Amino acid sequence: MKRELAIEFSRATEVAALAAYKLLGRGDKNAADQAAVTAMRVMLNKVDINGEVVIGEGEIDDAPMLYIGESVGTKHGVDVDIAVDPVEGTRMTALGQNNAVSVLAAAEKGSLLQAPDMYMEKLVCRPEAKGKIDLSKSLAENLKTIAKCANKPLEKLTVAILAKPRHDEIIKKLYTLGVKVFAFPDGDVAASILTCMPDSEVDVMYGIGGAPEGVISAAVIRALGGDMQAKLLTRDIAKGATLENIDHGKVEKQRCSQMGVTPGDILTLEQMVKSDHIIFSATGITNGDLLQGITRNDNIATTETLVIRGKSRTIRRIKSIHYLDRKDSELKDILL
Ligand code: VTB
Repeated sequence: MKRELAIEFSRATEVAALAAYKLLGRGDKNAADQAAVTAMRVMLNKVDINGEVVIGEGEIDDAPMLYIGESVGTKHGVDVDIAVDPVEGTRMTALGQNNAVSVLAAAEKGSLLQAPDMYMEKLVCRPEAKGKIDLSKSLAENLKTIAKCANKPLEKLTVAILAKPRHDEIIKKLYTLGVKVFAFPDGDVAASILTCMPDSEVDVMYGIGGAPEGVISAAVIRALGGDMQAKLLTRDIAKGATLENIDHGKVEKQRCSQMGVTPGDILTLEQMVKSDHIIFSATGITNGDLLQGITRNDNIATTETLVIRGKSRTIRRIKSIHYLDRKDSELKDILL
């Protein structure tokens, strides 16, 4: 993938973030998501790639755009897998909360794991512990190993975890172990990335979140030289064995077998992302630890975007000023 594509992909997350921002704090997460999906699609279709969405908004039946299997780009260019989450944090956007981002990962064709939209247990760590984590061992053992690799005592290790009821017991255990816990309400992609940012104090991200978000995280973690292991979890395992969740779990198991993956099996980073040829872009929608959010004054808006190229491991931050009334006509309605 040519490095020039990095700027093209950054434009796609920028417009998606701007479209979502227009609907910030309106209590309507679907509307914010839809606007971002439309904007991202317009932009992606201008890029000289032969792209296929492998992680997207869902199947064609329930997602009219950026659905799994949709081709994007002008078709004049390299074949690439595209993983998108136009609004990572639809709830945060609807409620006007921090840490919402728009993300996209592009990778060499065939290199991204195709996983159904289900839950995933994820353990993500900083580069110093690469090759040393093992989800078949306990969390405590893994944390001790990561602390050792990072050359710090357990008391100085910072673990980010989604603040969800399913993690209450784990959070208690983490306190007992003596590590520092950052429990964040939503958005485990940004939290995963923080483990590998040189200026962040987060060492580890652990917990159960979405599988599509997990594969996007894996792409950027591979690009940044960190490590990750994961397990797909059926809903009854992730959220409790109610009759409804058990039924849901059965359907998920079928989907998994169609896609050639098995819930509960350990997935290594290299199995989830098979190549270093990755370009990742994330634009902040609202302020967060990873990125500044959008500011907007009438028709002038600013964005901050993180662009990472796996091959060279270059991390760029792009600050842009957008004159929204000068954007292409198909975007104006969505953005203004
Ligand atoms: C997960 C996580 C995401 O939503 O999908 C979570 O990976 C959903 O969790 O980053 P619940 O089903 O328990 O609400 C996010 O936090 C935001 O999209």
